[in-house]
Amino acid sequence: MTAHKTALGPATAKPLPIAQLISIYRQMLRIRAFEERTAALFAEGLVKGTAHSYVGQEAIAAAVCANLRDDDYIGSYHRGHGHCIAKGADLGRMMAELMGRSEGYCGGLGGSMHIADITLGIFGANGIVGAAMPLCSGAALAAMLREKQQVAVAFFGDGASNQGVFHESLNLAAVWSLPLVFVCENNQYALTTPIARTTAGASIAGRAAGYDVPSLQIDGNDAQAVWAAAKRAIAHARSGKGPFLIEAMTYRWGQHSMRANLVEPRTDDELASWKARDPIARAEQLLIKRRALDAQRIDAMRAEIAAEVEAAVAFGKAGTRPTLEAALQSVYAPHAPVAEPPEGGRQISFVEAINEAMRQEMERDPDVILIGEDIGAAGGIFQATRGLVELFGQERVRETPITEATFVGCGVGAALAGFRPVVEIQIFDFVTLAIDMIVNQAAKFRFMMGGKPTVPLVIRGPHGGGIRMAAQHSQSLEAWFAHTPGLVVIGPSSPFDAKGLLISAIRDNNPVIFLESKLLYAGSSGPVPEQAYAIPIGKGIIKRLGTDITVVATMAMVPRALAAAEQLAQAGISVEVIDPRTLNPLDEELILESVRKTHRIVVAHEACTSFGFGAEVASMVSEKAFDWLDAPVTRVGAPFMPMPYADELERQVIPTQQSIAAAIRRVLDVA
Ligand SMILES: Cc1ncc(C[n+]2csc(CCOP(=O)(O)OP(=O)(O)O)c2C)c(N)n1
Ligand SMILES: [Mg+2]
Repeated sequence: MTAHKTALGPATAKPLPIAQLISIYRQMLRIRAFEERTAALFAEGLVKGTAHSYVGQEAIAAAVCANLRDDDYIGSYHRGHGHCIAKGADLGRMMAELMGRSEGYCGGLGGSMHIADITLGIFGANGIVGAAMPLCSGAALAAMLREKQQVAVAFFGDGASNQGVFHESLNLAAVWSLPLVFVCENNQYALTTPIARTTAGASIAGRAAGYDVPSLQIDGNDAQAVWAAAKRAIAHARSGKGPFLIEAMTYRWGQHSMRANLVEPRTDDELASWKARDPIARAEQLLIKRRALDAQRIDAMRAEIAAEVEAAVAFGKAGTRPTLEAALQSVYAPHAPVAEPPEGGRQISFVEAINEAMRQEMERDPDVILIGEDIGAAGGIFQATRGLVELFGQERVRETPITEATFVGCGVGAALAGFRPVVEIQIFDFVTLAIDMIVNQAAKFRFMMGGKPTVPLVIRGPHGGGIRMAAQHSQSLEAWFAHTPGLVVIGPSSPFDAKGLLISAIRDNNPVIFLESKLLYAGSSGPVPEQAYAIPIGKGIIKRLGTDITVVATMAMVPRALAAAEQLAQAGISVEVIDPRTLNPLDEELILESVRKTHRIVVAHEACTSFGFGAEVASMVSEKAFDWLDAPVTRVGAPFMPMPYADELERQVIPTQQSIAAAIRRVLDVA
């Protein structure tokens, strides 16, 4: 049998000091009063959607957070009110949020499942089961790099312990020795499904042994036991010894959510037996027994808390309703204006330009860190990070296990905690594994939290086809991301643009998807200034002036469109080539201005034609410049099929100089 550090059973530590037990008891009362009032407001229709009551589980949030410093981080889940309250959130702003008011924590844009306050270290409740764990790995990474002995605590349910990110995050936290405490609130049900039907193994705590992470299974309804276990786990993490897992056994008293629209699988007897182990009553009895509190003081405390909750409700009711304008303003952080980029420079390759951008930004800003697979000594499989670990060390150039969801989530968490991570996706097709962290987390955080936090994160990597890697290593996915509010999508077409745009992406306060066309990796070099420079986000460029027709081309299609324009010039056809450079936000005016001059437009991209970026440009031009058009907007792209492997087939699928030239001729109606 392999020895491991896991200890199942009650925590052994010094007894909880009485003053601390009183404060935990008071915190539990506040949480319960808040939740009971919320349930009433939900029934009244003042709280909408859904909310998940924490009643029955109060000891966990109250006693864990009693061990935390103000500058520690917590991540929570859908049943998150208790965690926010215990970490110091203001009840009035919480109530205002539940009522969808501008004065709420998220300006009324998030609601119950997204209450957060980064300034209090609260990374928010979360609507996606298990998400707190990768996000908190990023907070813990930030804590570790800052060396201020901060810790992060990820709260999650038993159901979440079956998610891949639970295992990925435990592994990552273990190999990186992150100051991260996992607190599983095992209330024995996930929605309506009892744990026995979903969860293998004798315990969730026992799973930590596989990662050589110490763990404890404790009575989560015993404030003293929770406090002692948390104290031990947090001290362990704070002292640099790495992660710790606590499994706190508990029970929720209410239905899964306040909507109460599910069949209740639990028996009355089972509920009654857990109500008999009420964490508040147990703490109260203990305090009375130790003569720390009496009935009079308890009544006074309860009255005080009731008044605080009523004041919070009044604050919420008096709040204002958010406007659509305010909501729209909350999607993106403003892009900083940039100076005019210099011209000229040495001839370097596309991938060298990307490497130089990262190196110069890492030299300029110590908060820039790199995260990804094989990005260290190997330099990434396309050499984009070559030499950077030698310059900046493994602390800042962080090689990851193959866990896209978790290392992208780690990047999101570190960005929320103030770093500027650049995350490499080894081949962009692998974003599918991380799509929750990109779309539901990175893209939504600023908005869900009322337009306040920034998520300065770059997700970059090789994209598209051209090197015979077949259908799972060759996709052009820009339309997925461009369709997601909150993401910036950039696709450079030259070494000059790659460097300037990546520098802008790293400096930007939004999550940026930075697509590096594999066809451009292979060979293309161009002039790139040695000094750092930025190219504005949302500004396209006219790559070639022309008068007969506009071609909007993206990424690897730009050089092909330019070659087609050159070829057609010999036949007396004058083609204007526009590279939007940023796909979202799109420089609409540059395109419209060109169309008003040429009256014809072709859009060329590597991705499948249907439902793609070209459709967006075509529709935008038809809506905004219809009167100027002399021919239908035409798209050139791949046929609607996955990328084939065979050489000849791949070459037939990706648009070429010839197919772009042919489309231009068709639109101009010249043979
Ligand atoms: C990824 C994901 N899958 C499913 C859901 C729907 N859902 C919300 S809560 C929940 C049960 C979660 O159970 P557990 O983690 O034990 O937390 P509990 O509700 O018991 O506190 C489910 C299935 C979701 N929000 N996210
Ligand atoms: Mg559960």
